[in-house]
Amino acid sequence: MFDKILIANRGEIACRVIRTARRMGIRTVSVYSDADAEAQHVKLADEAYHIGPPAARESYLLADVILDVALKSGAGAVHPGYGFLSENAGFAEACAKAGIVFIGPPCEAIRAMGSKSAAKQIMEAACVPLVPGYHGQNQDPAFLRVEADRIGYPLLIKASAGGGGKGMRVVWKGSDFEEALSGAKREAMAGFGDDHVLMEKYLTRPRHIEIQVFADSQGNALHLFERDCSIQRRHQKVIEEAPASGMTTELRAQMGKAAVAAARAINYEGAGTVEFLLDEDGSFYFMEMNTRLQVEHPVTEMITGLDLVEWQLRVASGETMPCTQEQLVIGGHAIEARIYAEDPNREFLPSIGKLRHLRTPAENAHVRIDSGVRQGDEVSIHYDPMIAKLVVWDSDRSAAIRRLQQALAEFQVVGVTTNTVFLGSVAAHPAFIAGEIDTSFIERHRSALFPEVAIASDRILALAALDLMLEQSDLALQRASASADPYSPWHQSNGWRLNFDNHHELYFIDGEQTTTVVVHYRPGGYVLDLPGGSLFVRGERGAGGDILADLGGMRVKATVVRHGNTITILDQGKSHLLTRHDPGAAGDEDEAAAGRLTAPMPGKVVAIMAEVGVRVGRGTPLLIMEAMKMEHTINAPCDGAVAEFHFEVGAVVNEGAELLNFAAEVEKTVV
Ligand code: MV4
Repeated sequence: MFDKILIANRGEIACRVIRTARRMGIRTVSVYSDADAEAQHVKLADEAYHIGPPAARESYLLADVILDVALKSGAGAVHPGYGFLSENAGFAEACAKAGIVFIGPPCEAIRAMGSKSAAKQIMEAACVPLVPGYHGQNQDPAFLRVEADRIGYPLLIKASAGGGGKGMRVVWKGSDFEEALSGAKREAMAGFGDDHVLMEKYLTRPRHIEIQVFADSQGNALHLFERDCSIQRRHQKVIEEAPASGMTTELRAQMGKAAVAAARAINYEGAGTVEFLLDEDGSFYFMEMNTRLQVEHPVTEMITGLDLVEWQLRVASGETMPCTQEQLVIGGHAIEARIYAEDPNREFLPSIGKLRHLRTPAENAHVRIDSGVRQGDEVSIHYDPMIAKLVVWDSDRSAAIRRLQQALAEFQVVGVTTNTVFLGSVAAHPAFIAGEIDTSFIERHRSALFPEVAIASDRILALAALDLMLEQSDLALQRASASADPYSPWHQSNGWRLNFDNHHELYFIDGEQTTTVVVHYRPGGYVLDLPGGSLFVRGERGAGGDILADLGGMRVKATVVRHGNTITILDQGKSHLLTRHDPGAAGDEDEAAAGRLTAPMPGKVVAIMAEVGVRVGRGTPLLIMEAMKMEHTINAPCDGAVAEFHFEVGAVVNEGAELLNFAAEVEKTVV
């Protein structure tokens, strides 16, 4: 077994690998970029080495630099995690040549699965079922049309070099074929530099069922059952579970056998995943094989009670796998939800910023949280904005779903927008609970999963107002205790005044509207005039922003997180952000009217679309920013001209940075 391993990754997977290595008495080496200098995976490792600037291509993808660190640190092996170099055959080969063990499959196996059509040919030879179609070398359009008519419609054209859904075209009838083929080839060439395509029968409501496989260097190979990963958005997995709902013992055995055959076909070693499409009629077809440990591996660990990273380390060091197929059994049901700093109501735009408040559900036999961040860490534009993987387990699927709903409701994040409410909507959806799942689940239930953003309820307003009043009361008591005259009536914090109802007006900006809450001081509490009527409230502030409130006799526990004028109320699994409007403060100019246009998120300026001083109409694109592969165009707020751009193309800007000055065209008064 290795004395020391280097983890060539970051974030939650790096922390997760370190946790297992430490448990096994293996020392760990982390690598980090400038952006990760204070990251958890650096703090958890025994040693950590700086490898470059934030951009992955200048740090975590620098194979030679990472290999050099492995040699310099005396690491005997490198764990690549997932993403980055985990399926880079060249890196695996370079490790082997340098005498460093790559904790993963042989480089030949990685190469074999690198091309979709090559992978399909290997699987066909191994009698692994493929979707009926054509994946040969003949790309003559006339020949392909004949093949397409043979396969039948609807038909799917896929770029052989593609992946993750890129370069796919559905053809519903023969007369559309030629145009779809040329379009798919154009996209494939543009996207992957290779216009080779394959064609398949299009499955209209498939499920994504993947089988975890494992093989050692002594020729043993087995599977560790299936995971259902059908709930995806733009080919990004959102929720994964094991075992798959409705899976029969017979079908599981068939798919497991096919997956092991796939692994053996490429002399596999280590952890791998064979992905299948499962059709409504129970037919299943090889989709692709991932030659790495998957993000969602914890659900398999939770139902088998195994540590797959420990298996990886043992197998990579030459040991035989710790179990045989017959010894593996499924226990209970596990579900994983990927918690991201992204805004589901803005097309899942990444939400970048500081995790000012992060409180996770208690971990126990039913709840596991794999995370690479803590409260106070930054979610940056440089990497995948994952906050954590929330994994729950219970004796059956219904109980596991209840655990998931509860854990999501307890998952508190302030400082970035997250997808926890969206995930909760999926977990609570009747179709999900009934196991009616396929790859178009999110599209099919879009209206239920993306509800309109609601305005603050009376309950939310009452909690915000109460928190402000309790804070005032605490401050008054502090002032009194610090005063030479602590019993002065001016130190009273109960708003007591002679002969009239002393009250206070609070103004809350809630989205596009401002709501006023009038607070009347009363013995022991306050009467609040809320949109829905008046309510007597009282309460106390607890630790970590908790507030224990009595709202008209109803006891409520919530969390209130304050930051400047913003007040975030975390209550009943939802978070509502209000901004306290202080009339005395400087007016909030409309930034566009003032000619200032600021960056809506941190990112990089990728294009300047207008010329300084040249008149443009309202809505004309002025500048394009990019963050996490999403583009955001800054348009002219009105007729006028750019007076000055403050950044050049290539500049990295923070959220709120003033990008340009825009001179609005003065309205001509017609007399
Ligand atoms: C398909 C398919 C339907 N029929 N192939 C999407 C990306 C790549 N993993 C393969 N994908 C698909 N291939 C045939 N013949 C539907 C999908 C698909 C999908 C597959 C798995 C998980 C999510 C998906 C989302 C959209 C489409």
